[in-house]
Parts: sequence; C-alpha cells; structure tokens
Amino acid sequence: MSERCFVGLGSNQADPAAQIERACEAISRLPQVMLRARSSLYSSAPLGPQDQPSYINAVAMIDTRLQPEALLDALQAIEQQQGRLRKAERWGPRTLDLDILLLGNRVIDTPRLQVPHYHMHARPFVLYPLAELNAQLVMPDGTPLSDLLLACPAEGIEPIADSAQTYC
Ligand code: PH2
Ligand code: MG
Ligand code: MG
Repeated sequence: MSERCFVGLGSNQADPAAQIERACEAISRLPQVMLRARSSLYSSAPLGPQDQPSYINAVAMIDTRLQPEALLDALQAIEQQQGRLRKAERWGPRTLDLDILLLGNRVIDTPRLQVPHYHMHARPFVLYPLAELNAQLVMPDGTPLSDLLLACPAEGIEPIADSAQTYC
C-alpha cells in the first residue's frame, strides 16, 4: 500500500531554482514513487549562519511504497547526484537538501530519521508551501496544519513567479 509523503526541498547554491526543478524530475523518476504535486517556489533569508545566500524552498507531494529508510536513501542519493557535500557546519550552504517532512501518519525517531521533520513546525518556508498542497493536513499528533500556520506568520518568505504544479 502506498503512503502519502511530503518532501521539503531547499537550495542556496548553483542556481537554486534549477536545483529544485532537477530534484523534482529525479524524484519523479524514482521507482515506487509517484510525484503528485509541487508547491510554488519561495525565497527566504537563510536561517542559521547569515554569511550565505538566501534559499529557494518548495515542498513536493509524493505517494510511495518505499519503506522510510529506503526513501531516505533514495533522496540522499539525489542530494549526492546534485553535488551535495556534507560539511561539519550546521545549517550551512547546500546545493540541495531533501527532507522527509511527513510520511503517512508515522512518527519515526531513529538516529538517521525523524518524522515529522524536527523543525518544520516553526519554519514558514516549509509550512506555507505545504499548505498550498493540502491546507487540511493534520499532523500525526492531531495538530491541524492551520494551527501551526497561525503560530508561524509568513514573514520573510517571498513566493517567486513559478507557481504550483500538479502531476497525474
Ligand atoms: N535550510 C537549512 C538552514 N537554513 N534557511 C532557509 N531559508 N531555508 C532552508 O531550507 C534552510 C535554511 C538547513 O537545512
Ligand atoms: Mg533542511
Ligand atoms: Mg536535510
């Protein structure tokens, strides 16, 4: 049985908007993954170290039969293909960051994977694109996405021209 999953995409290096587009194409080609929709792209100032370019972020909605760790492997392989170098600096610049935000109603807390994604509740560049894809979403703990949005104003994020896309 497949599960609905939301993946956060972020980039602030080497033509970020193109990185996001390429990543969506790569996700759509993954076996046992159906790409259903992609939010608009949003620009925002970097969270964390300020001596780095601003980010482009988006969220993709997929249906997948992959188990969580297999999905994580597949997404990390795409990060690698797009030149991601893992550096020691926390929240430093990256060509591509793919984060599993939600995976069905699962709650996962292992050294490799935390779902729902740890910081999503407080990040407007995650919550607003997510709401574009499904404004009715409810977190696994029962909190409606709409409550998270009320507590997290859309400050500092700027939708860029590209609008949301749906796939069949
Ligand atoms: N990701 C980070 C660190 N800081 N800032 C913005 N605006 N967007 C991001 O995706 C982001 C960030 C590390 O995951
Ligand atoms: Mg991230
Ligand atoms: Mg990440």
